[in-house]
Amino acid sequence: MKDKIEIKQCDITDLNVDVIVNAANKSLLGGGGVDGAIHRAAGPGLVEECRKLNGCETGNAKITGGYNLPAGFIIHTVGPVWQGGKKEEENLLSSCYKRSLEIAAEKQSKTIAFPNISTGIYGFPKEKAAGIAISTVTSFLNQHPEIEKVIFAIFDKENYEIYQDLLLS
Ligand code: AR6
Repeated sequence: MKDKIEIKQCDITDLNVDVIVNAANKSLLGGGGVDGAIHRAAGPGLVEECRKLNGCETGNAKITGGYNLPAGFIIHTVGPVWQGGKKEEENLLSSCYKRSLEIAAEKQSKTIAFPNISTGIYGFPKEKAAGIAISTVTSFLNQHPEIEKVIFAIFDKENYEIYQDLLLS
């Protein structure tokens, strides 16, 4: 399955894939980090559509159009805020990847790009988050051969090195 997983050091808003995933907050109305970058690049139509979604629970995901992005759709998922690890953060992070992939598969998407959900402003430990991301994506790909490619769109050097180590090991 590892041939279907790619790591790319890039800005996720530049990717020409079927779906990009956004690391959003429960309001789904925009914010900083990758969320801010996606809203800026997509344009004002995105927040208008997001207003109609009534927010989203942590660990779940909702889909919108891609507007001015090269990607066809955006799946907005809400990662957990790291609170020390005793508040179901690991299960909730895994659920973000799984729900996003389920929604992408329902839309017949073949290529999906993820940012490193929760590892910025939300403070999830990067190594632990990478392990959860890779194992959740790998087990989904095993059950869904129709998905052709999952890209981890990585912004910072530290995450890039962690993913390289984990995927090459
Ligand atoms: N492309 C790819 N990855 C990016 C980009 C980009 N353009 N910009 C940042 N990253 P964060 P979170 C990486 O903070 O921790 C927002 O305000 C970044 O290096 O964006 O889930 C939301 O509205 C990091 O590895 O998301 C929420 O309130 C990763 O994206 C809150 O932040 C995630 O960092 C969510 O926090």
